[in-house]
Amino acid sequence: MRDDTDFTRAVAASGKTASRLRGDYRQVADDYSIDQGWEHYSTADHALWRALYDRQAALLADYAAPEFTAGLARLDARDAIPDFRRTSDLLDRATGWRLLAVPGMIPEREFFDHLANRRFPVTNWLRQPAEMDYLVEPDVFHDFFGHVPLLTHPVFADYMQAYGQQGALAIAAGALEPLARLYWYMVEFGLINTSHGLRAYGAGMLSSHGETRYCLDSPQPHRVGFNLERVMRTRYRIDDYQQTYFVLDSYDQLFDATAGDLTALFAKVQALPVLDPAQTQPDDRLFAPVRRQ
Ligand code: HBI
Ligand code: FE
Repeated sequence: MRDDTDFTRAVAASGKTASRLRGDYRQVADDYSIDQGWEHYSTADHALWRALYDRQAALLADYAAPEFTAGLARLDARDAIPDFRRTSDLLDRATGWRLLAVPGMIPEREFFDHLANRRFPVTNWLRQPAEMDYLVEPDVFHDFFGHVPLLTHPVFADYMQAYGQQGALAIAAGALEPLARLYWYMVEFGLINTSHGLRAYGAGMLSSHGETRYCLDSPQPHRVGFNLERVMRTRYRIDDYQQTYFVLDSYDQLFDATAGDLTALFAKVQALPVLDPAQTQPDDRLFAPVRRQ
């Protein structure tokens, strides 16, 4: 029997109280996995999935990193909420990753352990139609449409496993916050510089109709060249568009920067003041918004 502190940590990770988490955690296995229950999705669920999918797919040509768009095309996931077992077989052949159905946010320890073993946790429930534009907890559309396409990309797939391995070290070093910021800014809300200019690759923006456009078009947020220490020191918010986005030159840059032992960097970052995402810093490399005619 797992001790409950892990569960309360899971709900803390989601920023919500235990009583209001949407998923059904009663049937979870010790690793927090559940059966996806694909046969229980209604025709209305599949119709909402297609509406969400088509709305985002229409933006990809102008806003998404090409590796994301290519990865999504390989998943053949437009017509219905995907069966994770079928997608897992496809992903396994591509990069050795498999999907695991979960009821929602799970404790960091289990989450990192899944990533370290190339298992990506995907929430099994879909939002309601009224939540088409905003929902608080990640649902299957955010987790699948946002995160799974780049798991077909070899370098990003390697990065995600390495991130999971760093997780166990971070927990041991009491450095969860810096690592959570790295995930937030570089997995959920990352931009990448391409020959066509800045493009979005983060799951949090590419699964959001509003933020996909905002992150590239709006003059409001700062767009700062990736720097690992800078990212690990910068606070983020979970209930509004980001005030700062970080820009990669390549996925290799992210993988190389986070390979190896980060213990010393964790200690250095935690001894320094947290940075406000509303402000830029003197040695930031800044990018202008992508003006669209
Ligand atoms: N659980 N299912 C799920 N999905 C996440 O993205 C997730 C999580 N638990 C913790 C978590 N993310 C963050 O704290 C990461 O930074 C570890
Ligand atoms: Fe996510």
